[in-house]
Amino acid sequence: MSRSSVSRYAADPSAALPAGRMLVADILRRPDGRVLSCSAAPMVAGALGAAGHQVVTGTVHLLEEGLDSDLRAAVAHATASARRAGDVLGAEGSGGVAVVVAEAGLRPVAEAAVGSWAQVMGPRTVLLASPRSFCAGVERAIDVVEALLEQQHGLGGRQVFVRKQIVHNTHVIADLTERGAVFVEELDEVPPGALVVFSAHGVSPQVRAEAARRSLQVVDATCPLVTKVHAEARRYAERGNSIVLIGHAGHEEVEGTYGEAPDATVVVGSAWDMAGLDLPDPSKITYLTQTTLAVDETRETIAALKKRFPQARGPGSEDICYATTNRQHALQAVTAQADLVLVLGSENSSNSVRLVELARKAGTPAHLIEDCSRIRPDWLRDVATVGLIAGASAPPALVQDTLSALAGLGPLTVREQITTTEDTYFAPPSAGRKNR
Ligand code: 2E7
Ligand code: F3S
Repeated sequence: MSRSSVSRYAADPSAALPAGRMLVADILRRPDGRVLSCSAAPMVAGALGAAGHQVVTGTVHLLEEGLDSDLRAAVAHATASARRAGDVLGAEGSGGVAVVVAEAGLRPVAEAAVGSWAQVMGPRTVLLASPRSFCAGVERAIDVVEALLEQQHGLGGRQVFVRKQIVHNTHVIADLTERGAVFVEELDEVPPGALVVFSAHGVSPQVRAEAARRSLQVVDATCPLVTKVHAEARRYAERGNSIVLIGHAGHEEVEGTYGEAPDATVVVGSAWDMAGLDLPDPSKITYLTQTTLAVDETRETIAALKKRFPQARGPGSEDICYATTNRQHALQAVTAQADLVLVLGSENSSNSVRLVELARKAGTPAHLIEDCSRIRPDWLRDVATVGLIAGASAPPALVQDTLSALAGLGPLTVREQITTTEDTYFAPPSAGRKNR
């Protein structure tokens, strides 16, 4: 699942590095045959790639005399870097950063890169927040698509279309695309009669009607906790209530819920939006929320709504889901002790973005990262303790990759901080069941 933004260079000591390329060592083979694993390579390569350089990762062979006819510049540089890593770590078989260049012109760039990572080498602790990563709704949605892809033969080789991103994570989408899923933005991109999956974020009744008009076979991967909010929107709108939907306008989940009762619903982003709110009957107001909002902020928004409309009523229990709440509590537990917080997740992932905001609000520098290749050396300067969490749509393998990459910079102590355990499971929709 995890994919670095640079491709792996199957380095053969006799193979020349193409002009303009840089090779970041993920393994250094020393002249005496000993091997130094350079697990920081994805971070080093990611930073160089982001600066516009063509980067690959692979094995660097250090030759006895320190010179390899094909990796001439490289070996000299790699030797120096390896020694430096050894000094810092003092242990065989771990750590080290080496960048190989084919042209002398690129050498200053490589040296600066190695230098900046060498500066942040040293012992570190990671506080690993738990719960993290996939929630039950995401597991279910991905399972639905995987099951359909597995059943494709039984389905007469039919393509599996998915409307919108099944969950908001680029690694998940890339992986399922590679396995044959076809992601579309709207249903008019799907041929009539085809098989289409609705994403975990839910769809409006208008989208369901469009699918019926086009005779599409629908498999609905909407999270059951979102389906519940849709049902509440319908129920209260039928009673003649105005619905105040607290959430982010434009987010797919909000579009879907809004579509249940568009004439009765207003979307409110924050407490600030309350002043301009004009509703027909102050005694008939129901508020609902997006499932992935910040718990504390939403409380403030609800308080502001109740101040303006004291008779406004909400759901029996909050619509913010268990997974969002749990990840926010887990994050808060590590943030207090961390010098830096890293949140694995994609930019369009609401629940992941909320985690970054929450850490920053608590005064701790925090970054949202797609994967470990996005980590930059200056973030780690003077950072002894890193808080690490993954949003509900970020695959667990990305967490392991990040731990491994950080361990490439020095001895890493990993302490898991468990605030609660999760055992929620959602059965798949009937058409999406796997043949287990
Ligand atoms: C569905 C729902 O895919 P995500 O990143 O979505 P968000 O809503 O956070 O952008 O995370 C999983 C998920 C969360 N909520 C899926 Cl309704
Ligand atoms: Fe559902 Fe919450 Fe996950 S709404 S998809 S359980 S983040």
